[in-house]
Amino acid sequence: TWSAVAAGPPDPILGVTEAFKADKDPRKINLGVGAYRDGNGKPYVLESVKKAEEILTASNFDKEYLPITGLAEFNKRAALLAYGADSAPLKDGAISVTQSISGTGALRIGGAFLARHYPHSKAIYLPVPSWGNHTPIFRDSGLEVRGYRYFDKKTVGLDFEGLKADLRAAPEQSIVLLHACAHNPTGIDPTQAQWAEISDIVKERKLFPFFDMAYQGFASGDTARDAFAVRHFVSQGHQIALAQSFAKNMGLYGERVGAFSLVTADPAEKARVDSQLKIVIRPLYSNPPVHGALLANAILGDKALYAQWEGEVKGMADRIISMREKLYGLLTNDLKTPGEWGHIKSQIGMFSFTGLNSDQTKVLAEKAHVYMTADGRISMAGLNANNIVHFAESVDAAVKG
Ligand code: PLP
Ligand code: TYF
Repeated sequence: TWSAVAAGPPDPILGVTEAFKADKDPRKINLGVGAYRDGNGKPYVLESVKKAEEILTASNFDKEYLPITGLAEFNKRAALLAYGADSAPLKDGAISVTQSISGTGALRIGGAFLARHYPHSKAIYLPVPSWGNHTPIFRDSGLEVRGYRYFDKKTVGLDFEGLKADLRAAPEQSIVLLHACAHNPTGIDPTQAQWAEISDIVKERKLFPFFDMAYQGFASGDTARDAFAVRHFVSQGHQIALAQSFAKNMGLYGERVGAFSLVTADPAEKARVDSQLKIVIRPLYSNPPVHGALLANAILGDKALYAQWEGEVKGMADRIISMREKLYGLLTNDLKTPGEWGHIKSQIGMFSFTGLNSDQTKVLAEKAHVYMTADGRISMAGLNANNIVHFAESVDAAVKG
């Protein structure tokens, strides 16, 4: 029956983990997948999450189904975290929110809803490059994927002129996907002044802004600061779509906790959108998983736990920032590695786009047991005091050839 099914390619990010696992050398380092590791290279369960688990266990919770759109209290608190207490549409009850299967599920619900109900366009513009899963998510949702310039190879920075030109040239009312903070894979974000300009262009061209916020708190260590772009757009009257993930900022990766929201005109419109979101979700998976949402809800809803969580997010962000400084120092001062490495320090969030090419990444895997994606992206969280010198020396050797 399946003789005509051709073998597909491995996932470019998750495939790196497979290669890493197969390597038996004790010096091996996995900088592929974007998952936080502590100072000893171990996965990290936040103390606030452990406490939330204890509270849940003591409360004798059951395993009943959630409603189609998930845990209502969690949805409210997730929206508050993203939009902020001052958000006008939030206060007006005009934001439709549904729990989702992490950020991926939120993007997919959004893609499916837009494909069915956005009357003006099927075109969605993604930054080039973007998270590798964006293209298949939106294509499989029934949208037509296009790109806008984002990364400038020459400066290893933002191609802001190219970005503006491409958004201005996009047909009116196209959808545009924006990474709210900590752009994956480049680690390069627009400044606040640049966000204000992007907001103006989106308004001029009547584009529909769809924000992907998978790293709130992870970029700067401050959840409000990282929500700047989302909140600025909403303050300017944009009716945005938003995908949120709690995988990184709460370390709830495998629990699959997220939310999708749409800003609508008023509570009556919101109620109609709510009803159609349910119709999109019901045949996909009926209702979302309960456990992780209960954990996130417990943290977001308790003052002391919330404060502890904010401290832990900042701790993760700060450890990554310290690894950036250490790596920059090793390459620039200690090893005098050829090239300019300032971007290692200025890039933001989980990733650094090193500028290493696919030949160099191949050499690093084969000769130094150092694994990263072929585009030269490294997950900064995979570095620690025990492996950063081996990493820097290996990069140095690869660059010097
Ligand atoms: N969007 C971006 C830009 C990401 O980097 C990720 C995860 O790496 C996601 C969305 C979704 O991840 P998850 O489905 O685990 O929340
Ligand atoms: O490292 C990245 O960019 C992501 C990580 O189900 C990831 O691809 C891995 C698995 C998953 C979602 C995101």
